Amino acid sequence: MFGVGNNGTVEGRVDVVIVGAGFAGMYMLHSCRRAGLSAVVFERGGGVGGTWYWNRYPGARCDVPSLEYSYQFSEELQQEWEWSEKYATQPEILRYAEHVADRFDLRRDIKFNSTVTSISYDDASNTWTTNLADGTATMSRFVVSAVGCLSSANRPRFVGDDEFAGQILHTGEWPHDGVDFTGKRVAVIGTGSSGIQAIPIIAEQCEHLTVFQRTASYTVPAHNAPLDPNYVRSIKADYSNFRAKNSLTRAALGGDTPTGTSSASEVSDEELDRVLSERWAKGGLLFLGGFNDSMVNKASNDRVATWVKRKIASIVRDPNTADLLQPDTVIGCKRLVVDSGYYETFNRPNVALVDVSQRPIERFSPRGIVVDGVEHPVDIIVLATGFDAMTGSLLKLGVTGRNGKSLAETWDAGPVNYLGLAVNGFPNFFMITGPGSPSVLTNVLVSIQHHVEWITEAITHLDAHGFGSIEATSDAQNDWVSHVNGVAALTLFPNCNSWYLGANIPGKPRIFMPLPGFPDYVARATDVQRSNYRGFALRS
Ligand code: N01
Repeated sequence: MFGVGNNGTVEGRVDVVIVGAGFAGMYMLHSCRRAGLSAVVFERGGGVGGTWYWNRYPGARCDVPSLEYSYQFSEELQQEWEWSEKYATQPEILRYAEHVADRFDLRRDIKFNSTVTSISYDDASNTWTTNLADGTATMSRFVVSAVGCLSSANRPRFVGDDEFAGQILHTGEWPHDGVDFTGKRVAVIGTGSSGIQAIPIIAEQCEHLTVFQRTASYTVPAHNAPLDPNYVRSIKADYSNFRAKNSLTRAALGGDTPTGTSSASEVSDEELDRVLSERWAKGGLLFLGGFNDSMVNKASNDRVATWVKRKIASIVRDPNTADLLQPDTVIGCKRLVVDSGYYETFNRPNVALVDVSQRPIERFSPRGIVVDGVEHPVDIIVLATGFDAMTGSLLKLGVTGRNGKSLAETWDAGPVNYLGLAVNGFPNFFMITGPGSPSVLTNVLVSIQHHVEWITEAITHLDAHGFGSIEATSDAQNDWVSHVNGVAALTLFPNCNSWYLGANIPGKPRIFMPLPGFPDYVARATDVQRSNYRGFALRS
C-alpha cells in the first residue's frame, strides 16, 4: 500500500495520513491500525517523541507528574513502564516514547526526516494529497494533524544577529550532541518555562550567565524527587481509577488534590497563608487550585499573586533583582511555571539579571548583547523565546481545502473551527489538540487520547454508514468560536500578553486559542457523536 518511489511520483495511497510522530501521532497510528485503517506518519525529525525529541535543553523536564503524563490506552504498558522521578526528565520521556514505538511496532509506518510541504484536497475525488520536501506525494481519504501545539520555534530577529561571533541556540531546537558551557559566558533571552528550567543548570555549568528578562514569570517550586515505590504500587494497583479521577478535573490532572472550596478574596490572612504555604510546599501546577476562584476573580488573584511576590522577595537577596523578578501581571494568566531552584539561582555570584522590559535588546554585537548602550559580552546566546503556539506548525503544513482555499486564508482573523477538531471547508481533515480545544490547559496526554479516540470513532462511523466525508458546518463553527470566547471571557486568562492569545508573535491575530475546562469539553464532544455528528455535514 505504501512504498518508496521516485521523486515526483505518487508514493501510495492510505486511508489516513498523519503528520507528526510525537505522542499524538504515535497513538493515532496505533488507533488507526486497531480500527483496520491503513495509515502512514510523516515526521520531520529523525525519531519519535515530538516536543521531547526537539527540546533537549539542559533542565528540560515535564511539569505534569510522570505517572499522569503517560499513555493509558494499554494496561500492560502503564504497568510495565517504571518512571524514576515525580517529574520526568526529557531523556526519560524520550526513552518512553521510543519504548512505545518499539513495543507497538510503530516505526514501520513512520517516515522520518520527512517534511510536509503542502496538503491539498481534491473536491472531485474527495482525496487528500500530501506532498513532502523530497518531492514525493501520498494520497489519502483522511489527514490528521498531530503536529503539536508548541513545536514551531519562535526565533525573533535582533539587529546584528548575523554578526555575533559565538553560538546562537534555541531551546526548542537544541543540538543533539549537547552543549558544553564550561568556562563560557552565556546569555539566556526569555524567562518562560524553558528559560526558567534551563537557567539554574546553565548557571551551575558556565563561567557567567546573564539573563535578559522582558516579562517576569510566576514560578512555583517543583520539589521533584525520586518516586516512592510504595506510592507507585498504590497507583498501579488501580491505575484506571487514578486516571478516571484525573480526567474529571478542569485540567485533567491532579485528581488526588482537589481544588479548594473557598474564595481567596474572602479568607483571613492566616488562612490564605496556611493554604498557599501548604500548596507551595507540595509544589507544582496545582498551586493555583488552593482556592476556587484564583483564575476568575481578580481580587482573589491579586491576593495569591501578592503572596508569591513576598515569597520571591524572601528568597532573592539583592533587593533590585528581587524587585525585577516580581511580576506585575495576573498570576496564571501566562502559563504558571514550575521550577527547580530558579529564584535561588539569582543569589549566585556568577548570575546577573538584565531588565529589557522598558529598553529592549538594542542589538547583538560580534561579542555580545547591547542593551541601553551597554555591551554584555557573551560566548553563547540561548534563545528561550518560545513558540508560534497552537497554529504555527499547522499553518506551516500548507493545507488547502475545498475550492482551493487555504487554511492560512481561512484563519487570517484567527483559528476558527469546530470543537478544535475540524474546520469548515476542510472535509476529512482533523486536528489533534487543535486551537478551540482544552489542549495546552490540560495534561496534554489526556487531551491527545480523547481526540485520537474521537477521530477514530468518527472515521469508523463514516465507513460503517457508507459516508465518504465529514465536514464541520459553518454555523457550528461560528457557534463554537463564540463558545470558546465566552468561556475565556469568564476567566482572567485574556488579561495579559500570553502565547495563549498569540500575543508573542508580531502580527498574529489576538484570539484566546485554548478552551478552559476539560470535562465540559469532553461532554460536548461526546454529545456531538451521540447525536449523529450534530454540526457536521456527512456526505456519501
Ligand atoms: O516560551 P514562552 P517557553 N526579547 O513563550 C521572551 C511549554 N513548556 O518556551 O513574556 C526579549 O513561555 C518572552 O518575553 P515576554 C509551556 O506550556 C513546558 O518558555 O513575551 N525576550 C518570554 O519570557 C510553556 O508555557 C515545559 O515579554 C523575548 C520568553 O521569551 C510553553 O511551552 C517546559 C523576546 C518566552 O517564553 C512555552 O514556554 C518548557 C524578545 N524579542 C515549555 N521574544 C514543561 O513541561 C520572546 N521573549 C516544564
